[in-house]
Amino acid sequence: MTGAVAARAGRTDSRAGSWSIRGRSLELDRPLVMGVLNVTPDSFSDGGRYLRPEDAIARAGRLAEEGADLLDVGGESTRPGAGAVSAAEEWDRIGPVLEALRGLDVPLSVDTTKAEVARRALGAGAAVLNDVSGLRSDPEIGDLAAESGAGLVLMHMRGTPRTMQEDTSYDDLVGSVLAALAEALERALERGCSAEQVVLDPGIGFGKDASGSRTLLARAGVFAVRGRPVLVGPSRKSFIGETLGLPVDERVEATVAACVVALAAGASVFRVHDVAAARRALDMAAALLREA
Ligand code: HH2
Repeated sequence: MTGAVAARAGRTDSRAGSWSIRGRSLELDRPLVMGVLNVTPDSFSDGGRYLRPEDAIARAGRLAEEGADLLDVGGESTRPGAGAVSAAEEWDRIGPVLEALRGLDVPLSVDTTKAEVARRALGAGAAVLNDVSGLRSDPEIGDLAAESGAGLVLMHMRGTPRTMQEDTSYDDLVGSVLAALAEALERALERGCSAEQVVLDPGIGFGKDASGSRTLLARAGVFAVRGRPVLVGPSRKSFIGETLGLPVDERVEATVAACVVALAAGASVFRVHDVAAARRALDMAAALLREA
């Protein structure tokens, strides 16, 4: 693709290069699919399904077979209005699953905002720390990433899951998210992380209304501060329900559409529950985009 075509498509070179995750380097010349594994009773779409370690482990194997490049294991729901869970409880949920998945060939990410959980997850072999607070909740997560060399996902969220949907209006949504992600990246660098460890995420549905979430996906490449890759997590979220009037168990096609549009706009990593569908669609879309 020529620079002019890339510029017309609103794309940056954020999809070039690689992501450094604890001694491994993930090349970004193809879309990376991050499969979601929530070990929670209350996640908005898969809560309660993988609470028994054996069910979580079976699910992880299935997502790996379907072509996940990474698995994101979470022990605390961040759905709108969700309350906080203690570090001990979060670890009780995900610890046995992480230990059991140690041998899996797919790198593990842990979705947490707590340094204590992140530290134990690193001890159990996790390669990526996914912090939806962008190092605002517990900046020590930045130290842990720096020491371990783990990948670090920094997401934008205004407020906390409990409060974030109370006010979703912005004077300049894209500008605010971009500025906050640039600050989050600075926090990580100040803590000693290298830029190569960091991936940035505009936080689909986190303090945004449906229109805002659509905007962030359609302009995903804009958030590639300093050329860092962009991750998006549109999977099954309520902006799809609001756009198409579909219930949570009928949002696979729309999730895939959101991923493909974000890919065309410059995103590199896609956090989804329905890995097989996203894998095929993204690989096909990437092959098409290479001809543009
Ligand atoms: N979305 C959710 C959780 N973690 N992490 C990143 N980086 N980006 C996201 O968009 C993102 C995320 C929410 O989705 P889910 O895990 O399915 O639900 P819940 O928070 O209810 O467990």
